[in-house]
Amino acid sequence: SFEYAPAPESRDIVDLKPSYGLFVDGEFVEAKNSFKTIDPATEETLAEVAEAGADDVDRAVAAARRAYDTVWGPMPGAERAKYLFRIARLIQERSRELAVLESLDNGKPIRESRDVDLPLVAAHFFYYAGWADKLPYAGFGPAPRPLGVAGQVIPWNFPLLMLAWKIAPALACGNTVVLKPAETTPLTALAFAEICAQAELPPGVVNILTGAGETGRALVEHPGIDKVAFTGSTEVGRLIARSVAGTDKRLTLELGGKAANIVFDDAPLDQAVEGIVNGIFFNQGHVCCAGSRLLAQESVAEELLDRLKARMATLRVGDPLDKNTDVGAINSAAQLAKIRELSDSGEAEGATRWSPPCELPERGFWFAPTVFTGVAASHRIAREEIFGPVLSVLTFRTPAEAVEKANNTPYGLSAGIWTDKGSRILWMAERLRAGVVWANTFNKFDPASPFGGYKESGFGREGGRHGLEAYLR
Ligand code: TXE
Repeated sequence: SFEYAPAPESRDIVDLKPSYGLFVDGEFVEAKNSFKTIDPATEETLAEVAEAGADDVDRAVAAARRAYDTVWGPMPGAERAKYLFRIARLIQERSRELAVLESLDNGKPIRESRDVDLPLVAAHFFYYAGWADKLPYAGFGPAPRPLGVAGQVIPWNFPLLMLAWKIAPALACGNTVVLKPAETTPLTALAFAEICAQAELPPGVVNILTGAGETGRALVEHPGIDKVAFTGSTEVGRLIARSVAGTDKRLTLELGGKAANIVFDDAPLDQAVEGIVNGIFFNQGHVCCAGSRLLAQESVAEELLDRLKARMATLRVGDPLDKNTDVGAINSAAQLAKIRELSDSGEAEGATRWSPPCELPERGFWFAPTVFTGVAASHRIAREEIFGPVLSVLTFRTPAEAVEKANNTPYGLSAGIWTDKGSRILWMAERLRAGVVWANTFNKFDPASPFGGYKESGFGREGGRHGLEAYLR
């Protein structure tokens, strides 16, 4: 809406290879099949990536077992810590390049991958490196043991950060891992494999298998793994829970969300508007804990919406590598189709749609920041996870009504409260059925803070001391 000079980050700092293999037993190896990963902002092919089949899963699990039995399991925690610190430092050293690679493969703005994702990725490795030699003091008894081999499947919204959430605590506790990144964002996981080699991590401790859902299924169903960790859709989470039931595998699931961001009339409104914008437009709304439902107290709803729309009009949508970009590309054609379908249902069911005027690039996958008013609790846009830059606004009168509406969802990952009253924050937080409740802030993360869901958002906690529990016996 106003003139600015584009400031593109250089694509040249990324050394893209035409094709990538699987990372098994410390080496890159070929697979029978492959698939393309594309830049969602341009639809150009970035690279050809190996697709792991069932025999590759066998090999990777066997390598992880061998590494667990012979080196990583028996290794003193203080030694494991040294490797994790080394990995953390290498991530910091290569963070500019990794941020560009993440933005290319995922479509997220470089400002986010550079200032949010990458610093948090390094922080997770530093944080869990610190735990590796202190496990007997973590409150799980004097001799906690690792579980063995972990099979980990992650999504595309925070490719490297989800990898860090999964791999750092697993390794700190003495487990070895086979990880499958999402098929639309495999590149930073493969760069991480290079970092493991650079850090001279013993072969087989970390194995990266690229591929789609079939590869993920072969991994989680493999009898040679002791633990399954999954972040992704509730549908696939259910399939995995069924396949793990009746085995002795441990399971943690981090699934979808439909968080309420609740604004009272005594809230600092400009701060709340920033929190709403960050809550739903950060990472194009591809965030499991996104504040996708705004609950506004009736007495302030009109004023809040006016300010929100004015702020939305300043958001810059476009080239993810432009340092001025606020909202990047939608990760895939399939995700764009889902966002469109749900948004159309909002209009069809009678809600009012608004977006600021913005020119979307011709090629690539784009969706303008959107807000729906006149939303009823029964509308699909109030109930289903859209996973895009689409906000549904509902109103309430009393704190009790806010709690009831916020909890009126099958999910329970996060919630936000904006108010000047400390006592109200505590009253609300006790009643909101959500794994994390933010007060006068939103989407705030720290490796020391546990994260996870209630209800259909899954179970188990990642992050913090709690995150160790998922990888210890
Ligand atoms: O998820 P999938 P998709 C939600 C969000 C999104 C929707 C669909 O609402 O619109 O899910 O996204 C692997 N066994 N979330 O289709 O399929 C897959 O290859 C084992 C919320 O991308 O669940 C990928 O690596 N693995 C979420 C990972 O699972 C399987 C983040 C996630 O993909 C598998 C992502 C199978 N049978 C989507 N099928 C969050 N909680 O943050 C697929 N996979």
